[in-house]
Formats: sequence, structure tokens, C-alpha cells
Amino acid sequence: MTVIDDFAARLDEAARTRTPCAQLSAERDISLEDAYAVQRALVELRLGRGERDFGVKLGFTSRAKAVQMGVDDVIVGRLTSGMVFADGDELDLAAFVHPRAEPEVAFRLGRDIAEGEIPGTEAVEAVAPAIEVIDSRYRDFRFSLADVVADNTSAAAVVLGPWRRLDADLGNRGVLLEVDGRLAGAGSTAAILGDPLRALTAAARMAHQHGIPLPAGTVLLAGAATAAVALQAGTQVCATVSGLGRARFSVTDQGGSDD
Ligand code: 0L1
Ligand code: MG
Repeated sequence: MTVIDDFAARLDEAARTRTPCAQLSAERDISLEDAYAVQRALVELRLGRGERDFGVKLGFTSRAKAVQMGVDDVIVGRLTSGMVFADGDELDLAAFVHPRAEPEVAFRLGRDIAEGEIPGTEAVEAVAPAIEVIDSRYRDFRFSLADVVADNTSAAAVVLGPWRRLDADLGNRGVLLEVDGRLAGAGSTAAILGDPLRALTAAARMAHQHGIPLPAGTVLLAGAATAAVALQAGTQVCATVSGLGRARFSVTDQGGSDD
């Protein structure tokens, strides 16, 4: 087994057993290129179990997160069908390690994006409010840049609100994150690269750089508009994006975990 496959297998095992693992970077230096190779191998394991490609996500799209991580570019991760939940669904806390929710904007591509193409907004078929559940497979949610890229940018689940046509400016929409009706975070879509539509060009650039295809129907999670909040069993989480609507889910704990 190669080091890349070994690292992917460890992260996959951590996700499937909900047991956090040590940072890979503590064991050896990993280049960003190798980290994306681990991510690819990790996603291949999911696809090999029957999941399908669903989309891509960007991370570190807010200035605050980029500064916190000391990075000056976004990172890209993959969304697979097993991560996708409908508006109003239940998410079982026992299916994750230490999940957190963050409000996002999702785009759906109406056509294939060719390799090397920088798409315009006409490539977007629809837009929706969304909640991304991130769940680092590393102990204490701590990682280096290469670690988090290898761990598929902490991608764990996505809850999509109603889709609508992209027919208005999205540059500065108010975003609320509520837990049981109480405010848990407030921000603006401007926190997503200054305008979430910039995620389109950033995702195309990153996807081409890392060999990720962008066929019609691909869903793109543009980035978070507020800090993420830890999920607690028995709560309801709701994200509202002004003018777009809301996405919601409730949290159960069928495994009785208290993490
Ligand atoms: O979606 C994100 O912005 C998360 C990127 C990975 C970093 C994290 O897990 O906080
Ligand atoms: Mg996110």
C-alpha cells in the first residue's frame, strides 16, 4: 500500500468508526499536492462503496478563516451522494465525529464546465441556501493545511434549501444561523470571497488544478458566511439567506453519543 493510500484508509476508517485520528502531518511532511492525492484516494473509497459524485465545496473563503490558517488561497473538497440531505431532514449525531454547522450558499451548474474554462454566471442553473456540516476526522478538530485538504476539507454533510433561479445580486445578503430559534451566528454573503459568485471562478480554477470534473448538475458549496457551530443532539438548526430562503435540519442522537 502506498503512503497516499494508507493515509486515505486511516481517514476513511476514522470517518466510518467516528473515531478521531492523529494529524497525518505529525507523522511526515505532506505537500499540498500529496494532500490532494490523499483526498482523491479518500473520495475513491466512498465511490467504491456505491456513492456518486455530487459536487464540490470551497473552504477558507472568508478572510477570517484564511488569516486563522495563515493561507492566501481557498481549498477545494468533494461532495458525494452519501453526504446529501434534504431540507428538514434529521441528521444523526452518532454518524459524525464532532460535527459543526455553517451557513452557506449553493450553486447548481446548468452545463459542463470545460477544463481550463473560467465560467460566468450563465453557467449557474440555480442557487439555494444551504448548511454545510463540517467534521474534521482529526482529534480536537486541529490540523495543518495539508491535513485538512487530505481530509477532504472536513466535508461531512450538506443540507440544501429550496433551489431558485439566479436572477439577482448575491453580494451582500444577510445570513442568520439559528439553533432552536436562537441566534447562533449572523453575517453576510460578502464574507464569502467578497461575493459568493466569485466561488464559481475559484472552484473552476481549483477543480481544474486538481483534476476534478465539473459536469452539468454539479453542486458547488461556495463557503461559509458565519463561524461554524457545534451540533447538539435534540436541536434544530436553521440557516436563512436574505432573499433566498432557508435550509433546516434537526439533530438526533441514535447512538447515544455525548461528544
Ligand atoms: O468548509 C470549510 O470552510 C471548512 C474548511 C476546512 C476547515 C475546517 O474544518 O474548519
Ligand atoms: Mg464550508
